[in-house]
Amino acid sequence: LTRGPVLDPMARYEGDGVRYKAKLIGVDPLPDPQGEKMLLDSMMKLKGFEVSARKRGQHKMRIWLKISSSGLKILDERTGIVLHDHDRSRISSVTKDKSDPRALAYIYRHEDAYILFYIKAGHQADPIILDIMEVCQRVEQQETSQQHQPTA
Ligand code: I3P
Repeated sequence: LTRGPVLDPMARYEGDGVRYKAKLIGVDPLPDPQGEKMLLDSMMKLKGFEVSARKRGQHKMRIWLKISSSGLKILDERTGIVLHDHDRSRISSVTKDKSDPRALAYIYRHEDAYILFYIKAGHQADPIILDIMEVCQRVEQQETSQQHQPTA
């Protein structure tokens, strides 16, 4: 009996990483990244915009969400153009939408600002949330281990 190669759980995030079909519900700058209420208020506001846009016959933008070891990319599904390129070290949180199993939100830090990205997955949001957490936690682990390395 031979043992196969050790499976690296991060291997799937190498290169282009994994991609999911999704829609962009909206983007909202946050005054403060802390506080669940602010996050929920922002999500509720964007949901409200979505409902009123739909009443006017407008659709959410269709996107690809790419998750790789460098971070997240949001691409226009139709043109393939990269609309947002988010380094994983700047993603400060990812949140499940309790009212919609297909939706998720994450916060991206840009200089001193925090921006909420609210996304609706084609299917369940859970696997996407796990992927984002995995990619971002690995950064934290690396940073922590670097911090804890003894200085010679
Ligand atoms: C669509 C329906 C879809 C929704 C889509 C709506 O309305 O609510 O579920 O996609 O949003 O247009 P209808 O049934 O009247 O055609 P999601 O479930 O992905 O939100 P969209 O137009 O913004 O894509």
